[in-house]
Amino acid sequence: MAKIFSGIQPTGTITLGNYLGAIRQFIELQNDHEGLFCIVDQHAITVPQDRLELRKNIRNLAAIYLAAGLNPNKSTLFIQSEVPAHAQLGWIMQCNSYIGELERMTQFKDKSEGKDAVSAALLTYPPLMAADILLYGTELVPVGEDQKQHLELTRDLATRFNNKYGPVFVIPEVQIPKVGARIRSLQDPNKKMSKSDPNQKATITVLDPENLMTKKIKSAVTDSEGIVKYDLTNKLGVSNLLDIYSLVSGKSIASIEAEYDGRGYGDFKSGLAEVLVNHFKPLQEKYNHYINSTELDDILDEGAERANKVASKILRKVENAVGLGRKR
Ligand code: ATP
Ligand code: LTN
Repeated sequence: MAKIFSGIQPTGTITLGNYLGAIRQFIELQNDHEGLFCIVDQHAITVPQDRLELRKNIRNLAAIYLAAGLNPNKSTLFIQSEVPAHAQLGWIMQCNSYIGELERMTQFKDKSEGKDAVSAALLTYPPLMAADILLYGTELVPVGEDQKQHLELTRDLATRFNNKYGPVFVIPEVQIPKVGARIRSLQDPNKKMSKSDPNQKATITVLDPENLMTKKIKSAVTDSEGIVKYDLTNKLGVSNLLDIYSLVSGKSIASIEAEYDGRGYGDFKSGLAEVLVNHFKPLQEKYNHYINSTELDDILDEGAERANKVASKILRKVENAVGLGRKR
């Protein structure tokens, strides 16, 4: 079975963007792939985090992965900082990365723009991400559209390393969903929906209670035309809502357009809110079960143990290839 790896930062509650762009793919792929899914807490601290919030977000993310359908008997779920090989290989990958190529990363540009104090680690974030992936002989990395550039860099870094030191790494492929790869902010459809967006009305989280979900959909930015039609040039807000509606309900865009023909945005938004509330009800119930259980910790302990076994073997190969320490 082909190996897949992906990571999510514990920087807030999972949004519709993370769910439709990433988690849903993970759950589908785990049936015919060997899956490793990581809570990348070391990536999260590249920007300031409150320590208690971070701790809470880590458990919260683990419970959401499980509530969304991640099966711990099939896949490995673990926390990045509990597998030291990530930071160790991250350092080696940094030593084989150029400042110029890191400065070209759009996520670095977006997250550093206008900030007085930017951590060095925000720049060296992609070599750590490359390490995450390369430590497991990963063949496929399912992610949203915004991570495509990081994946291309990962492939470049792995190829560069193999050319310099010998064929140690598998070169991974990226998998981006055809629809849902870039869910947009509900308040500014030119931006992606992002779980650390300070404007709470811009995102829907998978744990939002019914009335909040409905309120946020009702206040989503549309246009003054009143026609439910997919048009990425002139109707970005409505098109985003149509994408969400279609992905969550399983109905085609054309059939949703037909259903709301001549009915205006009020009805359309009520319909979408209902679809969302019903879809996430079971996930929220399972979340409540996991978040208060010791089962969650057992799963994470076992995940860290399994990941450590695989990762430490590849790390040793890399250290031998580079000439670090003594030959083992
Ligand atoms: P942050 O706001 O802290 O940067 P984020 O919401 O952008 O977080 P990440 O943890 O960086 O989320 O990403 C987790 C996964 O979700 C990645 O695979 C990423 O590509 C995907 N993803 C993030 N935002 C979206 C979005 N708006 N639409 C589709 N996929 C997304
Ligand atoms: N960079 C990603 C999170 C991430 C990741 C990974 C994704 C860290 N390591 C490895 C896939 C594979 C992000 O910001 N969304």
